[in-house]
Amino acid sequence: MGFFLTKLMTVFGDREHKVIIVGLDNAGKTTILYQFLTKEAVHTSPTVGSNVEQITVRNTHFLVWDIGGQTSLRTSWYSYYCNTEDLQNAAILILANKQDVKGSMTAGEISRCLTLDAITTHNWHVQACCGLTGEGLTACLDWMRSQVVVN
Ligand SMILES: Nc1nc2c(ncn2[C@@H]2O[C@H](COP(=O)(O)OP(=O)(O)OP(=O)(O)O)[C@@H](O)[C@H]2O)c(=O)[nH]1
Ligand SMILES: [Mg+2]
Repeated sequence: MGFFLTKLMTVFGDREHKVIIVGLDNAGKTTILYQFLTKEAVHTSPTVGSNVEQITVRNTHFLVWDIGGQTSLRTSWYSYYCNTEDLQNAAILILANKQDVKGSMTAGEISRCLTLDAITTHNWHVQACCGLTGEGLTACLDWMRSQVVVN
């Protein structure tokens, strides 16, 4: 229940990495953005437009755009990644949020439902999480970092 995508792109050479969070309204995108930042569940309202915050994970900087998911806003999603080339090297993280809700799909179920195995051109990962408690979010940040840091 309530999954959304983040797409990672390098925007300023190796210095800052762009993250776009897209997904249906009420999925928990804004909750997770601020849980990343404050380690707390903040009160949210439906996002009109976007929120943008910088998040640093062990010296790796991400500029994170959280885009409103209401139906009327979806036609503007493209403007956050208007050039196809922007997405060429993007990695895809799918957050299976609201794992605390009874009946929510597991990460494995979401992966099968979206036939993610068919994606061979981009790195992708599904992470189960809970925006209210923060469970699973450290793993999200670690995976994001693993996609932009050369080990
Ligand atoms: N039970 C539960 N509720 C959550 C979770 N994450 C977020 N919520 C709640 O879901 C509601 C919507 O959260 P938002 O973060 O505003 O959702 P959004 O995806 O940003 O929505 P838009 O801005 O309209 O696109 C809020 O009431 C959150 O408290 C979760 O993991 N579990
Ligand atoms: Mg929001």
